[in-house]
Amino acid sequence: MRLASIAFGAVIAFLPTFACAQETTLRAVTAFAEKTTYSRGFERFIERVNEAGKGVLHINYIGGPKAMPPFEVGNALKSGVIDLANATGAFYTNVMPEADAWKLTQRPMAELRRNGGFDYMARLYAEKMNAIFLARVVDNNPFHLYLNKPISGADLTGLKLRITPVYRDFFQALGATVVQTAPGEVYTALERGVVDGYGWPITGIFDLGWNEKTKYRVDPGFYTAEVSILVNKAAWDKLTAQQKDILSAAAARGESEVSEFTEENAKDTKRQADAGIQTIKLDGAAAATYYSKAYEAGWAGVIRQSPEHGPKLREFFSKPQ
Ligand code: 173
Repeated sequence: MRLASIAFGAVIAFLPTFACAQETTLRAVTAFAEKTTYSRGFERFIERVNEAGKGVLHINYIGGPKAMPPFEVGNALKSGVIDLANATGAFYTNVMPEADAWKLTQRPMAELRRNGGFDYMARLYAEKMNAIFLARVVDNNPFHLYLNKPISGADLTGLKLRITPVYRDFFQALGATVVQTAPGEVYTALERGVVDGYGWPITGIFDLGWNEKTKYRVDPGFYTAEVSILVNKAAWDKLTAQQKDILSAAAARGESEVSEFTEENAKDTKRQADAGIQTIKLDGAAAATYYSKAYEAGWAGVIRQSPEHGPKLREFFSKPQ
């Protein structure tokens, strides 16, 4: 009798240990400042996974650029220093130049997941980055050029602009001089007059106070911003089917929410006008030159960096003219 109850007690004592041993923790980093526009989709994803994953899977959100420089996130994910990343392709072209091509998609992710474009990229992520592409959480969100000096046409000669790889080929094709910085350095570069302007999407310029140092936004916008959730492949392969399902369900939900950007875009467009940022609206012919140059220079850049895969990606991602 006594022996039996001791044995029972031992089983009870071990139960919580078993439960803990089965909970996997994944370390996560975002390439954008915490709680700002381009981390928000990831933060929602983390909340959902941690809610659905109680006792099974937990994401430890280490944070943003204060924890790791944005341009190092890709390498950290590839090497397994972190398990999960929220980043845009332009931030890890050192690991995988093709990732910057997401900005050129003219078809929604749901279509790319059907037409082979997603699978093509997924293979490159596995091979070049040791990564699984879980979800694109930013789309339908055009980039713009923001300036402190006016322009009158599609000519950027004499302007020095802050860029990432997203804008490099395009702005240079229009004659600009470019300087690459992480988002965290934009405010100071504007304040000191080191740059005359910068590239950034239509949303988010208020997050880090750039509205205070911005006079003009150039229309039209071009491309569509991409921010996505990636998992280290070795970490993924170690997960149980249940754990993978939890991540996949939260990922699918996040990707379906990119339609919300249509409303966010309109809100920030108005907020910029209310903040006194003037719109430089290129007229018909100049707008057409500017817009077509964006795609022409963008694809030329992708193909130059990846002669093997660039042309194939262009077929999958572009809408026929
Ligand atoms: O301008 C940038 O830093 C950049 O490349 C980017 C990409 C996606 C979303 C926001 C910014």
